[in-house]
Amino acid sequence: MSAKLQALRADITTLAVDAIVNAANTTLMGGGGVDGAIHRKAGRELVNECATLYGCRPGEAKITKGYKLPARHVIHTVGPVWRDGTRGEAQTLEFCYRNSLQVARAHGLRTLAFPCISTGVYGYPPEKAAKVAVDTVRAVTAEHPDAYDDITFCCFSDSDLNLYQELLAA
Ligand code: AR6
Repeated sequence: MSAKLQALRADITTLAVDAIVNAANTTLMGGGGVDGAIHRKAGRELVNECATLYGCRPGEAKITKGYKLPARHVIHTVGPVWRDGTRGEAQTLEFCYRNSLQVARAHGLRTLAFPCISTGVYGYPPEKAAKVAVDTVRAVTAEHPDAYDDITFCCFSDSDLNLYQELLAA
């Protein structure tokens, strides 16, 4: 049976899922936004493991343990910095979702939560990003109907939650 997709307004660091996805930067050594929140809650051991990964390119995804987080793992991905929409931003964002889902599948992780990748510091318009997120997760879960149980779009604002709820209802 295909995965259940849902949107939730929550702090992603509180979710007890198999893996939360981190909107990281190419160093994987922590930062602000959701990345900062994940590193603060997970503790120093997370940055120590990240240091062994030698960074991450935009669109790639790499996995670590969750340490002090309720989530068992963190899948770190790096979204595109939004310029004007003509620099491959949508394709890079699609790769973030595809590669994160692929890493989860390779590790048998069935419940996942995504933040709204690139829509904070990296400036991607939230409405466009939500469409890429929902379209890509729908496509991958249809391609692999037995691989996932629950996929949560973890929104940090009511406006993002509204965007996802509209897309998921369509
Ligand atoms: N739980 C869920 N979502 C959150 C949380 C949280 N605790 N905190 C923030 N968000 P951003 P980006 C939302 O800026 O745009 C970092 O410094 C936030 O409201 O975290 O991909 C990295 O190191 C927004 O909707 O990530 C990179 O340098 C979404 O998470 C850079 O920022 C993404 O915002 C990455 O920028």
